[in-house]
Amino acid sequence: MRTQVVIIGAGPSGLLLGHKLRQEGIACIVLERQTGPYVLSRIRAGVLEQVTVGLMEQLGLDARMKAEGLPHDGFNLADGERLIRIDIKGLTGKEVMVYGQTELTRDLMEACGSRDLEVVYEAADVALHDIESDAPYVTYTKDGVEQRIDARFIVGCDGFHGPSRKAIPESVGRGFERVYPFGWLGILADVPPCNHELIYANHERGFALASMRSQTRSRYYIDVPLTEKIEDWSDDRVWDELAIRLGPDAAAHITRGPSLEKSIAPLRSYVFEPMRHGSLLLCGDAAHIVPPTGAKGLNLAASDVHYAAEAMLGFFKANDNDAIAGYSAKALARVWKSERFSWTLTKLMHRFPEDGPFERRMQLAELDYIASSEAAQRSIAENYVGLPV
Ligand code: FAS
Ligand code: PHB
Repeated sequence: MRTQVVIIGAGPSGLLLGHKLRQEGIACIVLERQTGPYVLSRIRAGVLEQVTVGLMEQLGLDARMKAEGLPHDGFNLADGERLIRIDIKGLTGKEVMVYGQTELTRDLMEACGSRDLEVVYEAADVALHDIESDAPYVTYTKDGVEQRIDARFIVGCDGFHGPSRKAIPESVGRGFERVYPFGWLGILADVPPCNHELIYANHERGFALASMRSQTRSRYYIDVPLTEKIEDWSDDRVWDELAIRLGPDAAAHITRGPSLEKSIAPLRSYVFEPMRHGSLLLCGDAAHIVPPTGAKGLNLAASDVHYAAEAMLGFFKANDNDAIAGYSAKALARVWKSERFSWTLTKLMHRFPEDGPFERRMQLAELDYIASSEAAQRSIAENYVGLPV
């Protein structure tokens, strides 16, 4: 089989890019290791920046997001004493959309058939070949039969553990990493949110986040040491800890209920350079990971897709080779600024094991400064709604 672009991975990156390319008449195919239901079963991001909302609008796939999503014009930082509201709309003129990654992925998946975007699920043993040539190809196994697809480009949208980044020789690429000494224990429950906006809390006992998926479905997180096992965290124990860390006002409005999903995710900051080598481009988690504190992971995947689609259009429609050559530098410039914001907010809102009383006072002083400075709040707001693409 021959096509113009092979996309590896049918998460948000792969499906957003696949739809963008098909919308422009560029032939492509998506290879996904898992089944569609498995992809949808993973509970991940919840806050969409304008770049992500904009891509869904460009694709004409924003109807359900606009009907069911929750536009938010602010969020809160909590220091154990009070809520510090960041008025993102008042400070930037923009808002974010609270709409689960699961639902965004579902909207993209359901549109594949009517938009002639072919996705091969349960594609096993995906391997990349001749990526340094102008004629790369991908092999995979489907129903026990080995397949080969020749293409002009391969785009790795296969997440942190996929094969694409690893296909770039160590002599060419390198990773930059910070692994955090804690993970986020997340709980999803069909209970109303405790607050109409998100609350990120830095309490003596640790971090907590009150988020949501709708007016009737809530998503909460607490940070826990990496040694913790999810089976040691009953729902009641999670609800008790959330009530303490979010503070008495929020706690008074927490509605408890059985968890629909409960898991611990490790946190890391990671960037791989370059995001293109030869005929292989990387998008999303295949190239970078951010701690979810800044709600950037999914949204960085969207900005990569914006740049990758722009580069592909330049190449296929305008014979502009420079567009492809410029992809990595353009994408990385925004990636590193989002990495900085996510790292900064993670350092501000979490208790690190190596931190002592002085570092705690520094965190409280910074939160107090943010509470009193419009300039500090504006900086946080413009990063939270998403820097320009
Ligand atoms: P994804 O990992 O979503 O998708 C990659 C796809 O490639 C997967 O479907 C995988 O099955 C497939 N794949 C992998 N190897 C393959 C192979 N060999 N062959 C074929 N296919 C292969 N971001 C936020 O903004 N907020 C959050 O709260 C948040 N929480 C998260 C919690 C967890 C546990 C994780 C892991 C991530 C979280 N993220 C969060 C980040 C997350 O949302 C990612 O940024 C987002 O999924 C990135 O999308 P993709 O780049 O498409 O990668
Ligand atoms: C979520 O709702 O899952 C969520 C929201 C904001 C974050 C991280 C996760 O920063």
